[in-house]
Amino acid sequence: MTKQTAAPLVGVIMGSASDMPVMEACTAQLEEFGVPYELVIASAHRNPAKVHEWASTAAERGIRVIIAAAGKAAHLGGVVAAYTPLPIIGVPIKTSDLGGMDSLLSMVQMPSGVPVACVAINGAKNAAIYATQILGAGDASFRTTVQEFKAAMAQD
Ligand code: RP5
Repeated sequence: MTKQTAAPLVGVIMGSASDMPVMEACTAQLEEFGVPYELVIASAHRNPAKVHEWASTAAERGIRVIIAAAGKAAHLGGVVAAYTPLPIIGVPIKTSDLGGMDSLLSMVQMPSGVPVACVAINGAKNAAIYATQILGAGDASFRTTVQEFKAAMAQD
């Protein structure tokens, strides 16, 4: 499955369609912020060629930040990081066997030299916010978007 909006700036990749219910919080937040994104389902172990192709061409397609979601031995973020200079935000998916600790440790314990930033288990919404913050570092309109989001939160 591949979903694409015009001129995507964020690439969202996940290891399985079963990750989508969690990742809907990510895509919903990106849509609320007006951040164009593309979405692809590709597993690092079931479809490594697709992951390679997608990750190694992401920067030249105009993607500026990647969100990678996976569960269990969640090596997807690390594999994507191997193929692109773009920053990667990992979303460790909660699992039935180990509660997502397997996914979390697989992502957060990347060896030195190949970083994957990592949000909380099932932290899909935060991944979208953080991706927008990264875009905002070089784009005042996304910076304003995040400032307004924070201001609205402070009113709750
Ligand atoms: C990972 O294995 C996926 O990211 C998913 O979280 C987990 C289970 O995948 P399925 O068995 O649902 O395909 O590759």
